[in-house]
Amino acid sequence: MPLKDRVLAVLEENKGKSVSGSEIAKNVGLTRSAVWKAVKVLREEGYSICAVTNKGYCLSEENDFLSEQSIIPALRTKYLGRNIDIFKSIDSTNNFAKSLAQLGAEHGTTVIAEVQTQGRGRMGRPYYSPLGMGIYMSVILRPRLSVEHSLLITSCVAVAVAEAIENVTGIDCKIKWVNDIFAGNKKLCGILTEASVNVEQGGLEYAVAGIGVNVQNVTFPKNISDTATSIFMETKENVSRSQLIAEILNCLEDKLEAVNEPSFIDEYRKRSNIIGKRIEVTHNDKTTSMTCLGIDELGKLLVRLDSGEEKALTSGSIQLAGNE
Ligand code: BT5
Repeated sequence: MPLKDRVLAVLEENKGKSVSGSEIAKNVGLTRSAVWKAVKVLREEGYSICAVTNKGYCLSEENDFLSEQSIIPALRTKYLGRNIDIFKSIDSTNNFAKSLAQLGAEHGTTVIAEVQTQGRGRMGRPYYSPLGMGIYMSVILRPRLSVEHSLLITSCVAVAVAEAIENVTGIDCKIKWVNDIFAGNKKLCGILTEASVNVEQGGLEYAVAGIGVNVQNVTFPKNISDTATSIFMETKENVSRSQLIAEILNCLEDKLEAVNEPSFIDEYRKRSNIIGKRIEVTHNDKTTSMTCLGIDELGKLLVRLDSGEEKALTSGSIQLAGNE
C-alpha cells in the first residue's frame, strides 16, 4: 500500500480526533517527516487535515472523500467490497465493472466513482451523477442462480439498498418495481442490473449491480426536479457516503444469502409501493393502464389488465396512475 494510504488509514480510523505525528509514524513504520510528506500529498488531493500544535493531525469529520480506507473498516462482509476500485471520474461504473467481470474479476469486486460522465439507467436513459453528491457504485456478483431466477438479483439489491439507507438515515424506503427506491413519492436511488448468461450451462455467468443514490444534492436538473430527492433533502443531515456504501455492501451480502428462501420475497413485497394500486406500464413505447396484484416468487409483477386478463411481467417502466 502506498505510504500516503497507510497514513490515511490511521487518520480515517481516528476521524475527528487528533493523532500525533510520532504515533502515526510508529503505526505505519515511517519517520515523522515521511508522515508530514504524506499528509501534504493527501491535502493536495483535497483531504481536510488540520495540524494542531502538540496534538498532531486530525482528519475533519466533514471530510467525505471516498477511499478504501474510509469504506473497508466499516464492512462486515466476507466477499463484497473486499476488492474496491475507486475513480475520481469515470463514464459509468457499470461499464468498468462489466469489463472487469469479463476478465474474471471475483464475486464482490466493487467499482465506485465520485462522478460519472455517462451514468446510465435502463434502456439507455441517463442517470444524473454529479461530482461528490451521490453514491455511484457497481458490484460484480457471481451468484449460483438459474436464468429463471435472475430477476431476483435486482429484487435482492433493491431490498438491501432500501434497508441500508434506512439503517443509516432512518428514511422509510419503498421500492417501485423493479428497481427504484423511493422516499415518499420521490426517487432517491436507481438500480441497473446487467447480467451475462452462460449459454452452455444455462445459468448466470455474472451480474453487475449498478447502484446510484442521491446523497448530498440540494437541487436537481429541471427534467427530474419534481421527481427526484436526496438523503440531505429528506433529513437535512449530512451522512457519510463511505458509511452508507459499506452498509449497502453489508446488507447486500446478507440478502444474497437469503435470496432462495421464501421469506425473502415477502421483504420485497412489504417495501413495494405499487401493490393493489392502479399503474401505467410502458413497454416498447406503449403505455397501458392496469392494476398491480402482487409480486410472485421469482420477482415478476402480477397485474390484471382492464380486459380482465392476468399477466406476470418481467420488465417495463411503471408509473402510478394519475389519481393514486
Ligand atoms: C435507473 O434507471 O434509475 C438506474 C440507475 C442506475 C445508476 C447506477 S449509478 C452506478 C451505475 N453506473 C451506471 O452507469 N448506472 C448505475 P431507470 O429506472 O431507467 O431511471 C432512469 C430515469 O430516472 C431517468 O430517465 C430520469 O427520469 C430519472 N433520473 C435520472 N437521474 C436521476 C437521479 N439522480 N435521481 C432520480 N431520478 C433520476
